[in-house]
Amino acid sequence: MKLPKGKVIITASLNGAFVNKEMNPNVPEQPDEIAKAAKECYDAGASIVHIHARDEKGRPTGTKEKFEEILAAVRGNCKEIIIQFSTGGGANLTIEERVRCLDAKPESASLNMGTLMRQTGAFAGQPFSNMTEDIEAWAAKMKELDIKPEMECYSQSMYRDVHNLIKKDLLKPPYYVNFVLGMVYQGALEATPETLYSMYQFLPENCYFNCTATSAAQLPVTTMAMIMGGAIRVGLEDNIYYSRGVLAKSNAQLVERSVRIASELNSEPTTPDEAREILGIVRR
Ligand code: KMH
Ligand code: ZN
Repeated sequence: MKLPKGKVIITASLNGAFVNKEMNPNVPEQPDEIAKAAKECYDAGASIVHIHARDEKGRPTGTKEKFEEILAAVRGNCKEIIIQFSTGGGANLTIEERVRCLDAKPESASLNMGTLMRQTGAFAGQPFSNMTEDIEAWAAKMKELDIKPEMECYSQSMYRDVHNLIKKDLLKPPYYVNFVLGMVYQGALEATPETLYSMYQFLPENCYFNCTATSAAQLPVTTMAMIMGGAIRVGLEDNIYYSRGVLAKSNAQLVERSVRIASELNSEPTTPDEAREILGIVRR
């Protein structure tokens, strides 16, 4: 399903789990840094911020208290923006730790729709586990707490679990899928115009789509998604560079660029309230 003509919903993926200040000193890690980045992204045109929690040393963490602290900090700085917490968490977290962010009651949360495996680096061979029974349990909890799931699909095979949730009445329409393209996981699609379009072709009914593309593909592939009527996600979680060899100065710098491109394409970012209305997100 396409967004209303001339509108784009922009999510800023502020920090993720794998990038850190050594890679780019502008990655926000602590609640005050996250809150500042969220406000800058809102001012630039983002409607949603996708957030991972970090402990004092910058490692991914999964405590309810930390997520509550982040929620309060972001709300203190920016009343409007939609806060989306990650249940992807980080490779050091257990399944139980990953789901704790829901207890802080964000308006939205990511929901990863299948199990993947990194092939290289520190977490090679360690599954990023998202079993069907866990996906169902998390979706049920999100439905009960009125938290909008943003279903992260890394390939078309993950639509099987989307259909399973729909069949079991564990989702409230309209549905919202994020095409996550270019992750260095076995089982994930590359980020190209062809993979983007093929994800779109098989999208379930009554479902909006968002597009995440990593590294150098972030700008071209999200731009293409915007042209196709999709929402887009840009931010340091997925890409730490502004251009080849040049680190991004901030998340907002990446949002600002997409807003400029949208404007050239006769499109404009939604306000957070417009995004809530379109996606069926309950404001709090
Ligand atoms: N960084 C990725 C693996 C999540 O936070 O739920 C994509 C992601 C997962 O956004
Ligand atoms: Zn994430």
